[in-house]
Amino acid sequence: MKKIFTLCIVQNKERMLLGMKKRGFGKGRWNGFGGKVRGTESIEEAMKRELEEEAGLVPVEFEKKGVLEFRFQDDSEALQVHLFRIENFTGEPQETEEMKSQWFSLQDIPFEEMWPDDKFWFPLFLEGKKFQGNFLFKDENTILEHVLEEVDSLV
Ligand code: 8OG
Repeated sequence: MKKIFTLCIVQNKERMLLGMKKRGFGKGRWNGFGGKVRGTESIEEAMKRELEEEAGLVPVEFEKKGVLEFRFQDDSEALQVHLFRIENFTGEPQETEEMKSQWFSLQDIPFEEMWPDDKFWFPLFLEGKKFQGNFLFKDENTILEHVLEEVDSLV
């Protein structure tokens, strides 16, 4: 069984918008904006809904850049995260109940306050590459194994 999630990274040439998660899974970490794909929704619909709910933004253009699978050692259910890059959007970033957003320069991404897998795949993301990966976690702070590869196209 897999749970499907989206994750949007809003980025231009100089900076990136990240949100500090104020509650739930990933609380206390900076991350892109996203969440679980619901019932009959498509992945893109969920991506747009979550970006608007969490940051108050509507994407003008988007591109899927990665598909990552996360598994926890003591949980048989994997999380599959579809990662999108958003360069243009309408709206102003807003603080919501779930996230407080902030712009970071691309040289100053706060990896120590992010999910530990982000250090691995962010370099590919910043180079504009597409990628796929699998991460096995012991707990929320510890990665036991991982595989990450650049790909030409994604499903
Ligand atoms: O609905 P909720 O906010 O709980 O969704 C979780 C969000 O966190 C979703 O956008 C997917 C994302 N996410 C994980 N695991 C990881 C991870 O290891 N790294 C990053 N960067 N994001 C993750 O669920």
